[in-house]
Amino acid sequence: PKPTHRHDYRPPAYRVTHVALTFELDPAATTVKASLQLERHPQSRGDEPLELDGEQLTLKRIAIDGQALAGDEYTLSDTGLVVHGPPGQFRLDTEVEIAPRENTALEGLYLSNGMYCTQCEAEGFRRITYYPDRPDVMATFSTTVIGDRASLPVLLSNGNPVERGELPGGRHFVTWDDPFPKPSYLFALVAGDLNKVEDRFVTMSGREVTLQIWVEEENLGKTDHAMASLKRAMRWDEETYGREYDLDLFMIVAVNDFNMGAMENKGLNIFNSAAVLTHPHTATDAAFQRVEGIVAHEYFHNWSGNRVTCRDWFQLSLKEGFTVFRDQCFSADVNSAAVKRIEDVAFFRTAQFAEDAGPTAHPVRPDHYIEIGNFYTLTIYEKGAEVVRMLRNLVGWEAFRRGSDLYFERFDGQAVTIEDFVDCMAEASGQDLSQFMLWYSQAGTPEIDAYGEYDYAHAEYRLTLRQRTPATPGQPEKLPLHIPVRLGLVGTKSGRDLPLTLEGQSLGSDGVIHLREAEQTFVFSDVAEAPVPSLLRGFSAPVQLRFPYGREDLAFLLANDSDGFNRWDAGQRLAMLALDDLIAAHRNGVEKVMDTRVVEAFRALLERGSDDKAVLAEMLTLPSEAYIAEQQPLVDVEAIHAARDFVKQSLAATLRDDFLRLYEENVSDAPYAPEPEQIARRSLKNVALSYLMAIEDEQGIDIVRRQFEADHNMTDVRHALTLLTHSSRDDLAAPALRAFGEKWAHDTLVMDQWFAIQVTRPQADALDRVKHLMAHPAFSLKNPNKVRALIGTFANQNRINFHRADGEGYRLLADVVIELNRLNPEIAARLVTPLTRWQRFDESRQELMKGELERIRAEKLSPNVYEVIEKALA
Ligand code: HT7
Ligand code: ZN
Repeated sequence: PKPTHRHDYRPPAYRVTHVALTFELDPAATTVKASLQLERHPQSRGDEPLELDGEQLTLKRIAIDGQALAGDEYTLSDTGLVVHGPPGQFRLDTEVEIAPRENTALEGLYLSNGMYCTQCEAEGFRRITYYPDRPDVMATFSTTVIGDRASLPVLLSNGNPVERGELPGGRHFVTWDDPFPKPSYLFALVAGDLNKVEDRFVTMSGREVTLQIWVEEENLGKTDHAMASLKRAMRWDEETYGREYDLDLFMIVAVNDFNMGAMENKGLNIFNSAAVLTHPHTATDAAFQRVEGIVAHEYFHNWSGNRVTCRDWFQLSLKEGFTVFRDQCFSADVNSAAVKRIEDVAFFRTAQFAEDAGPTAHPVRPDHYIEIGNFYTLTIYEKGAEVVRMLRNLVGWEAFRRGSDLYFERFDGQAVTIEDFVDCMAEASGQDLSQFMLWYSQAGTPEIDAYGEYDYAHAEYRLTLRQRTPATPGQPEKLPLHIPVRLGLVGTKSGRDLPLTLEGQSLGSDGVIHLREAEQTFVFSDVAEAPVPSLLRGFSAPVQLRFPYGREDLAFLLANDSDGFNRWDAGQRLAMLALDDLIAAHRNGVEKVMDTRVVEAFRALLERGSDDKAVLAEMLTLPSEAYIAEQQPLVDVEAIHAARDFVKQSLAATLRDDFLRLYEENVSDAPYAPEPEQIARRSLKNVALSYLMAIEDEQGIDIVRRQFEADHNMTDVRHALTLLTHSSRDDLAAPALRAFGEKWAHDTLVMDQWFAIQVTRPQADALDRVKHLMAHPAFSLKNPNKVRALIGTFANQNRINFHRADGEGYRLLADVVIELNRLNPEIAARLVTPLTRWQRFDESRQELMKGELERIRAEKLSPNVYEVIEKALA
């Protein structure tokens, strides 16, 4: 397969002004008739052919303005169709046949539980009909769906229904019109035996919009939260960005087989059922919050993505980075803002930093790709969102909002570039953002080494920052970036933020300094007492910042920092220092000794309590094994696991009574509600319970059993079942797992949780369990949620067992990737990620991982898997 390069972009030779589609649905042979109104692009030379993409289609008919084309008037290939010498303006009619039943890749039109649905982003529409399947071709669509009335009573597509009727042979049809020009990747069709839950929303200009969530009958009781989230998101986008919904109807459909979380098709969002369905007894707090965030994300795309879209797929972060930023702000506004930031950053620093340091590292705007499906990454989404966040912080909210208004007004109905977006921000703020653009082109995580000195005599604090971005594949040299560093100087005597004066200018007590050079020294004057610097507050830039903090400094910040995020971060840094020592002790076979300063810092947290219980729960949570690994030069899987367990057990043993009190103080009988106050109490109670179970004393075990049996809500039940399953008490875990599995055998989303709980067990039998569970009737390699729950969870979250020294974990993953490469290349290419990180491990594991990558390489590979494997072995 050949790469596509960003600099090769050319506008299309022909524009499509309108498309009329007719689908006659059949599992083995669906007929798609397409009628395209085409006109030559004004910038086209005039002699260019018409190029249409098309894959896995059987062409039955092709005509221009009603005239069938002769064989020499067009050329057909595996990837498309070229029409030679077409006129300047014409109608092209095609008829093709496709086989949704055979479609296991879940791109294009496929069947999920007997229901037809589509996934067209990024390049799935070309598996439906011949079309210029590129985002810069925007057309109005009119779609007629024909199907069997008894088995497919509901026929949906984008826009508004304009006609429906009966047809011979027990069939019926519905015609949909979408008045907004859109690229093909936003096309959608759904047909099945579905039921709807309906609501309404009155927009800020007083228009009434009908809201529908379509689900299978047994899921009718699981849509309330998604509907409430949708209405909250619609209101938020009006109030925050002045953006109003534009059609009269907004639909969401839940499907079980879906490659990602959800898809923002115009007026007809299609959701992975896991990203929309909730019920207190089947979904955890985390799942409720995830649903709220994804519903909002897809809704926000209606403007950031649909009304204004991407010129080409290199600009993907234009819509994804901006929309993730918007959904993060929404979730922060409707939940605990501090916890949202902590959770997002904890995830980012673990997973995106790893991507940026690995063989598939790429800039937020890549320069080339083989398979665009491989570029729906943490870098495009999450780092892209961090870049937009920096922009918001650099120009300030008012100018950012003016820039956003300008962007939506200027480019409404167009397909544009990242420059267009940043130019609007520069224009609205009057700032020069040229150096800032490097954030879009340079891959890798910038590292900042900071050093500070307090000069008593002159009451000055000198802060030196040195930045460096490591080499990444294809980018050996990097330029200095424009990095906003938000900071405070916390007085060691007062425990307060000191006023910041930089070069005679007051920055308040919480200011932003701009690092632009490779090295810069900032001299703060009138610093009345020796401070501890609180740097990169709120994670003001996606960088790795090092500062030679002593443990006392960190304990001080943990107790005193006015920035909630940095208080949490100080705790994480403090724990990391202790963990580093213990990892070294484990490796050297020396007895492990717990750092009493960490114990005392935790004791102080527990004794002081907090009015923000949600933040306290985060502060009491140790860095994950994956995060610890990310911080090590070479990953020692066993030492990390042992060190973390040791810290947890030591804290639990010393502070047992405090944890018990914390648990008891936060138990509640209130009926379940997914609201912030309740979620915070549950998190805190369950963190305390995890510590109590770390020492497995009788009282802890008893509480866990009671929590499981009380069956109050899935958050508590799942946590209790996880603690039992991960404990040494198989006599308790086995019956609990059995009871849970039997009770929920009918609920596919709960069974996913049942799989995940078991395969994250630290015990040595975890790998055998994975193999055993792969044969369970509820498991299927064809269902991405099942693959993620069982195989993905094992490979990413059970580090000690996946990285077994005998390589059996690697072998299992490679076997599954080889199978999936045939069935679902997109999922296969994602699943292989842990093997691509082989450079981070010891020599023996490196050899084993590379061996499995080579074994995969020897297969006949899809472009998706090929691209990842080639990068990993380069
Ligand atoms: N924009 C959507 C991306 C997406 C997707 C991409 C490739 C393959 C399958 C997919 N399903 C959804 C989702 C989003 O970011 O909102
Ligand atoms: Zn998105």
